[in-house]
Amino acid sequence: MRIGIVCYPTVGGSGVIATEMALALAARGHELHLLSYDRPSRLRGGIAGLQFHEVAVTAYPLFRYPPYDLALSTRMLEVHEEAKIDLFHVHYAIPHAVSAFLARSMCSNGDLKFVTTLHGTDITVVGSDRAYLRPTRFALEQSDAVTAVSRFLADETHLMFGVKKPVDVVHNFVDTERFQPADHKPWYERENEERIIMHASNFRPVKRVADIVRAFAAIQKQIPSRLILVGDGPDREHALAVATDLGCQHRVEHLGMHDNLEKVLPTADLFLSASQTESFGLSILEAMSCGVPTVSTDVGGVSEVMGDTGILVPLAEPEMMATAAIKLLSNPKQYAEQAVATRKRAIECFSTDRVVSQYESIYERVVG
Ligand code: GMT
Repeated sequence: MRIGIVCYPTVGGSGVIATEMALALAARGHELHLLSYDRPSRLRGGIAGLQFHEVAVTAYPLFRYPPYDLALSTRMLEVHEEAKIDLFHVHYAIPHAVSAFLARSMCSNGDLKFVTTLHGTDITVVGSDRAYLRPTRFALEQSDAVTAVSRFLADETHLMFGVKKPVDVVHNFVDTERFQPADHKPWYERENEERIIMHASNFRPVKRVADIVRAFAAIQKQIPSRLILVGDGPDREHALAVATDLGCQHRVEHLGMHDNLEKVLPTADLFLSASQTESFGLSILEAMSCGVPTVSTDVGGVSEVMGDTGILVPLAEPEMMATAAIKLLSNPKQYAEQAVATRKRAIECFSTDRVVSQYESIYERVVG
């Protein structure tokens, strides 16, 4: 098939999944066209059958907000005409689904098909904003198929948007060959006993990174450990200030943005996630694939991802997160079992092949 993929290029789960899908579909022999305002961070160069199309937005003094959605719909239409696209797959509904609908409306024969994948805040936070709700709901109804990355998100979509359309649940995936367990010894066999605790995110308020630091401050009082923070975003300074406030700043290391998470994650002994909501939690899955157990807040679709291979704690209870982490990092037997189980679950339930095949079936259904 000739497939157009639309996504955000920034570091974030939806852009990562869209890019990895484009790579996987190209490897399966499809012709791929990836559209975004910048080259996605995970897009490796020189892939046969994969072409990147930049969406340029011109700024005029009159425009306080340059209309990206219009520029995108024009680019989609152009690529559709030039490359004879069979279908577009837009990742993140706002504004991508609306741009797809506009592109279809401008298309001479109206024959432009699109699948919309919902990722998270396009529904749970931004979607409930009055300014976006109606056009997004309309564009979902107009999509040839709608998918959500978890059952939780599919249910939220029906609840909050009242869409009548069926929403297929297609979980996210991970390249389990690239995200591999480390070949170093686990903490309970190491001479240097320091445990590495890790968190990776875009440091937006929804991630509650300060709670990670609060939990760590309690952990390091009982277990020799270090907190590695990967990624960057608006809450970075606040999180580091909390570390200073709690007197554990010398044990907290901020790595910043990292393009090769598969090199960093395996060095962790434990992954922490304190999100307020998380429709899926891609970084948790990537940690699982590396055999790194997770303690996470019990929110959104996280339980669908972890099953019983990690530990869930209530939201905004960093003390409970610390207690769970200390227990796990003091019990070699339980830790070893969870490390094996978590990797096994990633391979069995969330492999690239399994999930990309599900999307291919949806494409076939749409294209007929
Ligand atoms: O919705 C967002 O917060 C942005 C989005 C992204 O682009 O990173 O994250 C969402 O999509 C990811 C990929 O499907 C999921 O792993 C994240 O859980 C989800 N974020 C939230 O639900 C907060």
